[in-house]
This record gives sequence, C-alpha cells and structure tokens, in this order.
Amino acid sequence: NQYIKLEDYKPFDYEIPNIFLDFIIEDKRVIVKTELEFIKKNININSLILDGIDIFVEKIYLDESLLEENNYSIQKNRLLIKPILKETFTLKIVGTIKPKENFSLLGMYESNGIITTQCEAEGFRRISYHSDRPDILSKYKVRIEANKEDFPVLLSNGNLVKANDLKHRRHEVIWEDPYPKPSYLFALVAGKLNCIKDNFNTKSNKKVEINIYVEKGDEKYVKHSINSLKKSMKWDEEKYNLEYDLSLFNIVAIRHFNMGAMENKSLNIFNSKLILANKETTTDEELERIEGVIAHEYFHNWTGNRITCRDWFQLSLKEGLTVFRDQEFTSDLHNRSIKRLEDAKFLRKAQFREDSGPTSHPVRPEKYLEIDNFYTTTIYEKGAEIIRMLKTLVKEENFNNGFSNFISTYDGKAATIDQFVNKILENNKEINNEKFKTWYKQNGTPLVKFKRKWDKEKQILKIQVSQINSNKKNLYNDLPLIIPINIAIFLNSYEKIKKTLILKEKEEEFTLENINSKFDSPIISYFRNFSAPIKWETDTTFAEKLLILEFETDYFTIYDTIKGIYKKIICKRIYEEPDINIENKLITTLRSIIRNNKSINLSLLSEILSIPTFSEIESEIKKVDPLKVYKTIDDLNYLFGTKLKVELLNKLKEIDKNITKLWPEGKDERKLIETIWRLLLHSKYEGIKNKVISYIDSNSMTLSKAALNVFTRINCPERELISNIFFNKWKHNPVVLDNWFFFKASIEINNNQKNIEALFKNEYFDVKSPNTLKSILNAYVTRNSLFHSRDGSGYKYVADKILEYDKSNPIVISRFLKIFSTFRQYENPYKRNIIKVLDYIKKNKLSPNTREIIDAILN
Ligand code: HT7
Ligand code: ZN
Repeated sequence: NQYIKLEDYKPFDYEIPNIFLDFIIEDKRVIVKTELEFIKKNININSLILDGIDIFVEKIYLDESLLEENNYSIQKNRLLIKPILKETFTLKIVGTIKPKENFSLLGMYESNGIITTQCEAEGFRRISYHSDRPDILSKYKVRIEANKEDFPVLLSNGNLVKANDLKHRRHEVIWEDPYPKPSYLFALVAGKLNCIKDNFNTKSNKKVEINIYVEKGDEKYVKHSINSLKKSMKWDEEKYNLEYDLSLFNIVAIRHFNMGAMENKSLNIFNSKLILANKETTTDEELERIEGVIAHEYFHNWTGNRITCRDWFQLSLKEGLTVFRDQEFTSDLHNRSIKRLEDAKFLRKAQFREDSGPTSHPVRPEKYLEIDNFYTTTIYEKGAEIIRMLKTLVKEENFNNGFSNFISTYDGKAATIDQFVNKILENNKEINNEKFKTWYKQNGTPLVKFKRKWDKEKQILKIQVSQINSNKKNLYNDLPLIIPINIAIFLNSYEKIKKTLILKEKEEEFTLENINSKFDSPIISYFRNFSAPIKWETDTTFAEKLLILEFETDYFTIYDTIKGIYKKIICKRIYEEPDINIENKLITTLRSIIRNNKSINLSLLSEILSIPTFSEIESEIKKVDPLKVYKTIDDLNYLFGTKLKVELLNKLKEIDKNITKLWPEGKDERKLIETIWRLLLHSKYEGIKNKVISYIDSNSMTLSKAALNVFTRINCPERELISNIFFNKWKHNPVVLDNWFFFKASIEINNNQKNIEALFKNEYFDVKSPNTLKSILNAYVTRNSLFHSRDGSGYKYVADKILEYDKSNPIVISRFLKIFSTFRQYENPYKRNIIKVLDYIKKNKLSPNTREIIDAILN
C-alpha cells in the first residue's frame, strides 16, 4: 500500500488548456472520444502517464497519427505513452465504458434509467483517461449524442451552444464551459427528466435561468429548493459581493447518490432526498438542512470551483470554507444563536468522536491511501471552526477584506490552505501566521484548563490557563495553538463583563482589574458561543453552574452547562449511586425555567429538556457499558417526565396554537412538542398516548415523524399501529419511506435480527439506494440497544452486512465501519466481541477504502 504524501507534491508536467469530449450513448455502452490538448511544462520529460479505470481503449492518436501498440501500454489502471518529443500536441483517445454495469456510484453510472456522473474525487478516470488531479484546469467542450426517446434531456457544464436532431431518432447537443475547471467538476446527465423553470436577476441585472430536473411525478416537490437557491444567490451577493457567473444554473435530483450533493460547475447533482421537499413530506429540520445544502453547493461556485484546491490535502480549503459560508447563511436567515448551538452540538458528537479514535487526522492531512475516506467531519466541520476562529481573531471587517483579497488573487487558480490563511492574516500584527497554521497540522481535540485566583480587596481576577493535546502520536500536537476564548465574568445577576482572551502559549495567566463582583468569587463562563473547537475543564462549582443557568444569555453556554450536568448525573448512575441532590436541584431549575422564563426560545428549551442520547454521550464516557447507558437514559426520561409532568402539560397547552404555522414559523414549537411528548410517554402518563397517535397522519411531516420517533423505545401495541399507518401512507414515496425504515430498525423487539433482516427483504427496499441502506444500518447501530447484545450477535450481524455491501458501495461502507472505532472505550464482553468481528471483517476480501479504515481501527 502506497501512501500519497503532501511532501511529494509536484506540479503536473503538462498543462491541458482544452478538452473536447464526445459521448455517444448506445444501448449497452457509451463511446467516449476524448481530445486533450497538451503543453509540456517540464522539458526534461519524454513520456506521459494518465489514469483510467474500466475503460476499454480502442484507439489512441497523437495529433493525427494512430499510435502503434509499442508506443503505449496500459497496466494497473495507468496508460503510459512514450516517447513524447513534442512540446505541444493533441491526444485523442477512443474508448468505451458501461454505465449500466457500474454499481460504484462513481464515474458514469445509471440510476433509474438516468445516466449520471460523479467525478469527485477521482471519478473522471472512470470516464476517460486523464491525470485526474485538481490542479489541472481545462476548458471543456462536450458533445452528447443519444436516442431521443430514452434520453430527451442531455446536460453538461456551461452553456448549451447547439441542439440538433439526427437520423434514426437520435439527437445531439454541444455544451461549452467558458471557465477552466478541474476534471472533478465535470458532469453529464442524460435521461427522461422533467424540468421546472425559474430565474434570478443578479445585482448587475443579468438574468440567470434556473432549471431543476426531477423524475416524472416529483415536480410538485421543488419549490422549496428553488427558493433556497435564489436566497443563496442573493446572500452571496450581499455578504461577499459574489455574483453568479453564467446565465444558466441547473440542478438534477438523482435517486442513487452516495453523498448529499455535488457542486459540478453549473450542473449541481443532488441526492433526491435533498431536493424533493415540502412541509407534508419533509420535517422542519430537513427543510433547513436542504436550504443549507443547496446554499453549500451554490457557494462552491466561488469557493471550490472558481478557486479550487491545488491537491486533495487542501480539501478543507473548499469544504471547510464552504461549510463556514453555509453556516453563516443559515445564521443570517434564521436564528444565529440556535444555529451556533446546533453546529457545536454536531461537532462535539461527530468530530470529537472521530478525533478521539483511530481514524483521527489533521484538517490538512499529511498522507492518505484512499482520498474518498477523507470526506470527514474533521475536514468539513473542524475546518469550518478554524475559519470561524480566524474571523473571531481578526474581527469581521478584516476577515471580509482578507476573504475578498483571497478570491481576487486566486480566481481561476488552484490554491492552498496556507495561501488562504496568509490572505486573512495579511495585515494582522497580533497573530503569527505560521503559529496559527498549527491548527491545520494537529489532530485530536485539545484540552484547555482554567483556574481562578481572586483578590477580593483589590478586585483583581487572575485566570490561569493551560492547554494540552493528549494525542502524542503527532509531533505537531506538542506545539501550542492560538485559541480565542470568549468569556463572561458575572458581576451580579444582571451585569457581566465580556472579553475575548487569546491564548498563545501552553500556559498563561490573564489579569483582569477592577472586577467589581458581588459574588464570593467571580463566576465565569468560558468559550461562549463555542469560540474554539476544544474541550475544557474549570473550577466552577455546581452551585455556580446553576447561577450561570440563571444569568447567562449565550445559548451555547446555557446548553453546554445543562449537558454537563446531565452527563454528571448519567455517570453517577452508571458508576456509583444516583446523586439525588444534583438530580433534584436540576429538576427544580428546569421547573423554574419552564414556569417562569416565558420568553425563552423554544428550541433552546427543547435542548435544555432533552436527556442526552446514546450517541451524544457515548464518546464522552470512559468505560462504556452500552446496555447500562441505554437503561440510564430511559430511566432519566422516566424520572424527568414524571417530575415535570404538570409543567410540561401546561407548556403543551401554551404552544398548541402555534404548531400548525408554516415553516419557518412554528418550528421552535414543533421541536419542543417532540421533547415534551417523549418525556411524557416515557413517564408512562397514559393521557398523552392517543394525543400523540392522532398526529401520525398529520399533514405536517415534522409532527408526524415526531409522533413516530417518540414511540421508538415505548414497547406497546400502539407502536405497531402507528408504524403501519405511516408505512401505508408513504410506501410509494421512497424519500419519506426511509424514515419508516429508520424507525423499524430502531425498535427493539424479540427476534431482533429477523426484524432487521425483514427490512432488507421488504419489497420497497431498493438495493441500489444508499439512502435506505444507511437508514437501516444507522438506526440499528445508534438507536437499537440490541445491536449491543451481550452474546455479540448484533455485531456479527452488522459485520456480515458490511462485507455484503462493501462489494458494491465501498464509500458508504468504509464510512459506516467507523461505528466500531470506539471499541477501546467499551467494557467487556462488548469490547471482546467487537474485536472478534473486526478480526473477522479483516480476514475477508475488502475494498481498498474499507481495508484502510479497518487497518486504522485495529492498529
Ligand atoms: N464536494 C462534494 C463531495 C462529494 C463526494 C466525494 C466523494 C465521493 C462522492 C461524493 N459526492 C459528493 C460534496 C460537497 O461537499 O459539497
Ligand atoms: Zn462541499
């Protein structure tokens, strides 16, 4: 196994300014004629190597002459041409590919009769021979020819310059993209698709035609997506002065798609679940996510497409930056504080988990085997957090200037993370560029410790701060990071001092004078608004935490303080005895918040009242006994539901009038209703059952799905009833039905594996759809405690599914395999049983993607 290393980066020996691709779509194959114009850049070279997978090469011409077989060889997916003596030349390759036989969802493949492509990261080499690296930027011209009846719609990037009928009921089109792009942004779509049209006027008054292509019958589900796209276009103009650069923007919804979506230049391709939406089929959360993903892909037009990555080690340059941009977009459109809380929650649940395990890696990795394995929450979300810290450090105006400067300097080029950071810090004297870049080189989550020293008489507060990274495998982890720490010092119940401390060394002491605090020792909340992606420990007492809950206005801090208390309560119950004192004090505080704080945001209240889930708590505790964790969470839902019943019922009445309002209105109320239903159902309060059941058929998917969700761990005959109502209503809508597959795989019944296996055998299970596969597997391993059966049968069952599906979809399976990466924290027999199945998986024939992950996990 050969690692690709950042230190080995060398520019390509040639430039390829122009590419012409001619696709002739036939019944069983597609003929691909490629013409690549080369300019030699390294005069010492006299050969050319290109990559290609599953392409049958018929002929190769160098300029006009047919290459003899002794001038080229194809071995191990590499085409070598030698000698090449010319400085400039055109290479023409005639090959054939078979999209119908391609189940990898990479390169060119078929989904429900539609031919589509996925080229990021290295899918182009499954379409045509190319060096397929992001720093080769070319202008593309594409001709597509096909039978008109089966493929009435023929799309590629850029502008449509020709559309013609041909003999034998065939037709042709020619697309030309004026902007040079890397091969990973190439796209083609051909098939029977219906188009919904709209348009957008840019700020310079250019009319952009918007076309959304969907399968027949899905037309009524695209309005939300069109609106989201228009909001994104406007936001990027207003916020960053970035205007769309063509007069056509196409989006295609595809059923069989591995990830969320793909930002191909002017031809975005989406997993249909992220396009088809309305309030009857889509929850509030999903509507916001869809809006955010459409924005994300659109924002890539500048951060990713116009300025792309020099190599795949720079992946976070486009992904971290674009996540940061889509987070800001959602914050501006909705509620900034709630969005921050949700992003912090996700980062801690997913990225911290990844970073504390065997697949932990820096945001700019130094080496990789399979680049597809690096589309991780570290590259995306931690990457976005680093950019957020840069903004906090240099302040908004300087950040925006640096960003614009980066865009204008590198437009049309392939850039690096270093270049981006240098642009943002260009005029900054306080922050050392190289020191800041350590964030990109370290892995693991740093820990910051705080200690207060208070001189009441002199009113001087000293805060001692230290930072440590306990992951010792990476040499950079020993270096201090530059960490912005937003704090608030509470002087009394209504006055606080807000400050940003900038920690630069391993240990520092910050001195704050004139702190006129009425408390025995000033109460401090740290990392307000989650100002850095780290963990921290403080000397704040439990009593002080309760006061923070009372006085804080920062949503994230309120949420974090409550979750810390829940965690303590859970750990006490698992490892010692229930701490009745803490539990009662928390219940009293919650009671007072529900009763007295009438203006509290209801999404925040919902978070405050939610007992952490298994996935939220799993990576936070040292010795995991999963069955005990599940039981403790159930017990706490029972306890809190019982003790808070009166307040919860009153709150239900209070919010009832708003729950039918149309998204985005009413979403906070609907979020809270699910939390209250869960607590009351768990408390065995019978009065709530029929009320919840009545919503299963609601015309709001948020309420309908909430009704389904809250029954997950309630073993009663009604659970089967609501499951059947939901199934019968939605069995013909695959996007919605995935919620049912998720629900069914979450519930615990005797003969559990038979129940799960029945889902794979269900007549509506689409074996080619990664969405349904992911729904079943994810629900089983994160919601169903029987996955952790003490005899190891749940683990073995999942291991067999991993082996079965790795053959067809390594990208999805290698990501999913990470579910086992926390086994070192598990107690026996779970740990022993996981090791057993990991060894079993390892002994089988695996895809390179899955092999890389299993080796990392077992290492
Ligand atoms: N840039 C896109 C990544 C992506 C992808 C990567 C590997 C294999 C399949 C894929 N589909 C999409 C999506 C994005 O982050 O915007
Ligand atoms: Zn992206």
